[in-house]
Amino acid sequence: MMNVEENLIAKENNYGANSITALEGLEAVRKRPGMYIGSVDTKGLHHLVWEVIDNSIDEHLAGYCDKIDVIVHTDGSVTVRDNGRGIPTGMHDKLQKSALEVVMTVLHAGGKFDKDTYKVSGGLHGVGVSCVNALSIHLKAEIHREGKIFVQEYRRGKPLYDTKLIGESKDTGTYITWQPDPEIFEEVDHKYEVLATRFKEIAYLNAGLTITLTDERKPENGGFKHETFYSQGGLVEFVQFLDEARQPLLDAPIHTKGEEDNVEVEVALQYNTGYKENLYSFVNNINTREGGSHVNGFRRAINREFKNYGDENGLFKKLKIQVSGEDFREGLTAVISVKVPEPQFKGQTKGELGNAEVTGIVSRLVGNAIKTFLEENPKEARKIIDKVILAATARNAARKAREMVQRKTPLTGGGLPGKLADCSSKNPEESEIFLVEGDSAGGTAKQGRDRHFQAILPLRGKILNVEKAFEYKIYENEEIKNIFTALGVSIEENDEGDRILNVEKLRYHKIVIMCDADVDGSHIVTLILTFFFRFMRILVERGHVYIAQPPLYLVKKGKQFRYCWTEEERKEAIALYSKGENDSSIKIQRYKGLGEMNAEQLWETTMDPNERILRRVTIEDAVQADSVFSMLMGDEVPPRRAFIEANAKYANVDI
Ligand code: 0RA
Repeated sequence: MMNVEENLIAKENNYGANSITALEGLEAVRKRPGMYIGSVDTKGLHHLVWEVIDNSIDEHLAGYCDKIDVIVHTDGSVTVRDNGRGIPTGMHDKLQKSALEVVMTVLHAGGKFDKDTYKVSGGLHGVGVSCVNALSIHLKAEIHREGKIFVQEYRRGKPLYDTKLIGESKDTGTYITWQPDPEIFEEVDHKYEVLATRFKEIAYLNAGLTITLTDERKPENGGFKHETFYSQGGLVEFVQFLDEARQPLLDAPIHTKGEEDNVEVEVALQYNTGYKENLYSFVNNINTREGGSHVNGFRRAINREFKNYGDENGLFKKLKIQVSGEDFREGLTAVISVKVPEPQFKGQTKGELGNAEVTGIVSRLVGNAIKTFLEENPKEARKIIDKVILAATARNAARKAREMVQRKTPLTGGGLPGKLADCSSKNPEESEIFLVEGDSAGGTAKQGRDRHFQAILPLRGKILNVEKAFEYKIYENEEIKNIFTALGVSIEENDEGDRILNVEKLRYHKIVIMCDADVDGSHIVTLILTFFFRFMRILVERGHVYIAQPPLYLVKKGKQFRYCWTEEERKEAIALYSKGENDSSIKIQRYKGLGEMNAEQLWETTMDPNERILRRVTIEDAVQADSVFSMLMGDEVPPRRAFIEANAKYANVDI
């Protein structure tokens, strides 16, 4: 039986809440939090912040808010404060509660009541601030509105008292402070970098909106760690930021903004001298990782307009092969932001826009902008077309090189590289391959492994810096050829001439990168990861790629010993073995390289599925990963070190 609250349909009332429908109690949220916020891990925890801030952004989009302050407190609670209109506080006739209480305690009532603003819905966002309330051990809402200050507090979603007047205010706005419930969340520690990265993105997507982030857990210069995120130029600046480490081709990004049938479209794009496509798309400020109809419309416009321009001006005459869609996108960086009144999300992670009508709208608006740009800027147009021709030529050369590589050579037995020590199992699901830095560590790994299901491929030296290399060069690289053939994957072309990775014959479901636990080792891990990101991304997305974690120390006393992976474990081991303060019979060995371990030790610590720690590599945030990788490939050392720390983001699992 549904209770009364779950069943209520609110009608017209004194604050115009005529669009509240299907009210439910908050118990449902506490019972099945995953249904509402996706998960109860660190991702779910941060989801609460996105949820609250989405409401403030809606106020910004409606034209009432230009500043949002976010504060992380020492007790782990978070405050989001905006200068919007403030959540209405008047009494709701039928429910005999304040509007604030309805918004905070009734599911799906949190949104704007006027339909003119774009509501962020679908996907995982848009569940309402009431979900945040339900999942918080304590929440306080303070509203500045109509010259007054109102407040109400809640415990696990239940009001502690009726909305009350506590003072006067000249400003308007909503202040929400919540403490995530440790009974619900596995993790209650907000990550500064996760918040900062998203706020930066939000600032670019909403030109003119200021967001500040203050972390009271982190004292700094007599105050606290604090950052302000603001962009005057919006998407144009976003594209420039994404391309910071690259050479631009055009004087300035091409920018367009328009509206058709209530769908707002804004796009900025730039070409750089690199070879990669960097496309970021958003629907109502939410990153659509899997693309969708808006991205299809954008690609359609790019293909059509550049192709037409090249054909009309006879620029493709010299080219002996057909240009493909991909050629127009090499070295293209673009941000596509659409605002759709009722977005439909689909795909595996609900990260793909489904609304079919958006394709034509984006295609028309972007197409017109490109056409105009090309007509008005013939010099820049030539630069782009020359690049497209180069891309097509290089693609052709790459295809030839690839065919050479992928042709099986009878000498190496079924085409497998000579350096590969394969496992005996032919079942990919149970098979693992270790990509090992250096021939000597490779040798140790070969001795230490379980040859039934573990294969070893030693990699010599630093593999090619793929970010900077031309694609056909990649296929000439011995180490990279070996990775392709050992894994059993190949690059193929589809009907449109676009390249896709064929993973049907993948020979191992675990691909483990095993390098020294020092700076050089981390650099090599990074290079290999960059390679996977660029050429075998689907393997990362499907969770096949791991990083081995060799121990950092061996603590020994007589016949007793312990391997340690962290400083803490090292201290624990010393404490365990030591009799007095300075027990000189304890020996501590710091493992700098894999080479310092013998085969048995390497097996015990790093390869044995029962003992080892593997980190699965995930692509949490394409924007972040991409900028990190581009930065890494620069010549500076500090950003590289930052990446090594960011490695900690990879989930710690071994299944
Ligand atoms: C309902 C109606 C209106 C605004 C809001 C909710 C609102 C919610 C949040 C959550 C965080 N910040 C917020 N700011 C506003 C419209 C109010 C009106 O018409 O005056």
